[in-house]
Amino acid sequence: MKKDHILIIGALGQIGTELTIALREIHGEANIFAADIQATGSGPNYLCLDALDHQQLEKVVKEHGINQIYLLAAMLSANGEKDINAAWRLNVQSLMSVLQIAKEQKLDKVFWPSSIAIFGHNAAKHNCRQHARAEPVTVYGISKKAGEHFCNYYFEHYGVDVRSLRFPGLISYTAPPGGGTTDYAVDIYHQAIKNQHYSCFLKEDCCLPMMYMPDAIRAILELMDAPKENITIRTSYNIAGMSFAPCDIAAAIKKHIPDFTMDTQVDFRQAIAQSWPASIDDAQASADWGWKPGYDLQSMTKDMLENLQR
Ligand code: AKB
Repeated sequence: MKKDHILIIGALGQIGTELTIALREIHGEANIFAADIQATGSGPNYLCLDALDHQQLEKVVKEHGINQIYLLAAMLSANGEKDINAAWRLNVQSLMSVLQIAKEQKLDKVFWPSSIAIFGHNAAKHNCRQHARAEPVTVYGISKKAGEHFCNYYFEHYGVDVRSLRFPGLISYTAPPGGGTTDYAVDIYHQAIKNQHYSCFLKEDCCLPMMYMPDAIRAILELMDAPKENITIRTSYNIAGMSFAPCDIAAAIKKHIPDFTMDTQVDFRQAIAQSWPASIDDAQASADWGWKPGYDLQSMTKDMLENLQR
């Protein structure tokens, strides 16, 4: 049987760091090509690659016989607002490039993450459904929404097997997040251990959908493993993990670090957060490929603090 040769673009980022480890374990180190813009990275088969360099990407795919691409390079919501042209270029152009190569070189599968940022004020705040109105208020959200439609277009017109998940805020203890609105939910753990205090840039009752990274990695692997005929959504699947506000995560941390305190110094990210749903309905993902989250706020907090204190 032909071995999969997998290219991960954005391998040094928050998702990429852990996905690369998981894919190396499953497929063997020799078959995973981890790429990022930095000159040097970890592990074998590391490639320095600019996600916007179409020719270089084409060459890498041909040279290494790549048959699957995981495109993770992106500019997140908060950073994206600081340079909207760069955010649009990176988030959309890199996807267009990968989809074109997937079509021309007949790749077997592509994975690309979307986000809850595609939703805006006119979507339901609670249990926001798969097909809710998506009127994003950030360039990041707009780029993810456009990207979702391009995924669907390449599937419908050219049969490209591209699969996608609308991630909520992701929390992990390995690589830091890269400039999103939900970054506070990672930083709070680091500061709790270091200073027993955190100044939060969101209001303390601002509830958002979140997910622990082990669940996010498992969701990607399960989606990519699902039989093609089960995939009924070719834009991007809603998936839920847990939902909480800064006051909830502070209370969960306090159970382990009794002296922990939090205050708030709200900034521009509050307006972004307020435009997003507080919780997500992921019934379609459950029905199509059996999605079920494993972690809640309490189990994640225990695991985060244990790992960060190690
Ligand atoms: C962000 O905050 O921008 C991201 C996201 C929700 O996609 N974590």
